[in-house]
Amino acid sequence: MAAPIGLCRCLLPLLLAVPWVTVPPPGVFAVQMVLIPGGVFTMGTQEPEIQQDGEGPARRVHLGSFHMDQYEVSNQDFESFVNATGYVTEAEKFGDSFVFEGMLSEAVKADIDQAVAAAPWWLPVKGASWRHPEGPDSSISSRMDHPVLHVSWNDAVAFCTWAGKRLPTEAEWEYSCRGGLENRLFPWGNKLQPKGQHYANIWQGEFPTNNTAEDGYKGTAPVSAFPPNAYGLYNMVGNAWEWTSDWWAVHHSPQELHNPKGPSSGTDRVKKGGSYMCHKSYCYRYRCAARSQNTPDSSASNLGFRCAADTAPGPR
Ligand SMILES: [Ca+2]
Ligand SMILES: [Ca+2]
Repeated sequence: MAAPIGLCRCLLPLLLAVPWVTVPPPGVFAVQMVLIPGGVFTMGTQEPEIQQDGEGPARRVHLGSFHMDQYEVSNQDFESFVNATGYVTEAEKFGDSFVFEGMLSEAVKADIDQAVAAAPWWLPVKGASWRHPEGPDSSISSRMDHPVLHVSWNDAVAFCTWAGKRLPTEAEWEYSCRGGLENRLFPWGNKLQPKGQHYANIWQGEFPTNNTAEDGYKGTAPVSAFPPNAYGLYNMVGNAWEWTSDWWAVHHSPQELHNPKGPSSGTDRVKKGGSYMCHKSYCYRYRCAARSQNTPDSSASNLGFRCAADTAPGPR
């Protein structure tokens, strides 16, 4: 399901000329990335499941080769960045972030009197941040290999820049998700559970009241859980939503495109892949063509990212 859409911190986005960008640790650039060979693919779909999200039309897109992180950026990865740079995330600066009600303790819930009208299961929690995903009484100590959460688009850009990388474009992300398969729903094909096996961390049961965690995880899973797709990429759909570099728009030209970077301006950024909160009845967005959006300063307990990189990185 989507994190609350349309929430705006009502502050100017941080300048991207970030003073904390320093030289990353040796080897960060190449670690846990795979080379995605350039080619042409069908982006979007002629059979949109969620019309208003702009999943269609299907269009042919050519991409050059690039590198993609195999995994969502983990808490461990993000801690290395913070330790090296002293970076403070936007959620930490603002003092709160959005958390799914089902993950909160009664003590934290009792303190909150504000909710998102259209999605009352999202609550703004004081002190929620990447270090404290469910508020101050929670910790990531047992989840260092899980995706980092509560990172805004601006935070994600800062991390990728520090690592000598960048966010993927939406086209690169979707091409990576598809793993060389044409017009399939999921990174592994069209069946959600081939041979009865779970291939992604989503929601089983009734949303939002009953999460049976049949796939093994009620919240996030380790970034290396579940089988990778044919490109060797893990958790492209499900687990945590992933920011891309594109501005959000729902109308796309059907024309063939080369290395598209999305609209030149906008108010929201595109996120892809859905999360552990997605259920077909409410948020059938754990598909490669699916998409959603948030303002660049938004953060939530189901939204993370991974980085991409050019094949021949230029001078830093
Ligand atoms: Ca699950
Ligand atoms: Ca994901």
